[in-house]
Amino acid sequence: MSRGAIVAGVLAPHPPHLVYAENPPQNEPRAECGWEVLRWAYERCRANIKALKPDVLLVHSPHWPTYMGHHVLGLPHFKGLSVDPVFPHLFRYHYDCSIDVALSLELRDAMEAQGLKTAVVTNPDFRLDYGSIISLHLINPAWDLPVVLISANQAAFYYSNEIGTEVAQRLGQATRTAVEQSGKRAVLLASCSLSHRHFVHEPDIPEDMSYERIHHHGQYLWDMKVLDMMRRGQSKELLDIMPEFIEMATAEVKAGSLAWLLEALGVPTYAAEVHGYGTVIGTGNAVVEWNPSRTQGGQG
Ligand code: 2X7
Ligand code: FE2
Repeated sequence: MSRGAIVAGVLAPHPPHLVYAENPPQNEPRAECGWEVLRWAYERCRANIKALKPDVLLVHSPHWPTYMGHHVLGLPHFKGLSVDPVFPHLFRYHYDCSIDVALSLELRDAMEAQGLKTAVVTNPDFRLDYGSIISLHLINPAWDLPVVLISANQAAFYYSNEIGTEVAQRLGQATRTAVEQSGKRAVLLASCSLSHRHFVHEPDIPEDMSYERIHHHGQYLWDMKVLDMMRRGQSKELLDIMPEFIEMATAEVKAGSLAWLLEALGVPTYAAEVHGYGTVIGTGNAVVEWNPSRTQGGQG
């Protein structure tokens, strides 16, 4: 079997508002419009990812928190209703999802080789988290690719942001090893927002964009700093300041998704493509693509 590769990575945020505003048949609530800049950003990114013809999508989500290591799914198929507990009026989504069990188990083995704790879910009634479902839907609304879901280990971040980030990087190394051994072309999705303070009141019409803005200017400054580093290929420097970013902007990267992605991509020095930035109920969100095949002088 030929060597597999991570052919691209995406920062793929999961506010339920984005799926709500798209009105796909799987989601029960209906919207008039909303958050177009982010949805158009996803549209552009989606086309690039499709052109790569990946075999599998891997997603790391803050909304599958686990306390003993990182878990993966060990059954080929999950079907159910996912409801966002904070925004049930926006997201009640009927999912039907195929799992790449072989790669999930290869990842389990690679994690164990890294000294990371793991578990494999074999409960057929297990409900997939909304973060994973939303990022997967927005990158591949056809759901015609198998996926690997990876849980976010919270325990390491309870200890400190530094230890949490380091453990997420070890998970990234394990992911790279597993993908290379699988012989598959994989795209990785870090399912998270950037700055993450959000308003606690919502307008009567949730998609009324006259209410949408960043929660706090300091958050915006942090988001711009981080995006600038991505555009300059400064992944190593970004990993170095990740704990401070988490602290200062209450960033959702606290789950480890972005550190996992950057490490799995080999800490890229080539420029990431920022497809768009926008706020959702005050949080900062960007769709960002690392795709060596599109980057001049890139590694692909
Ligand atoms: O989970 C989320 C999020 N990360 C950002 C914004 C709004 C809602 O849910
Ligand atoms: Fe979230």
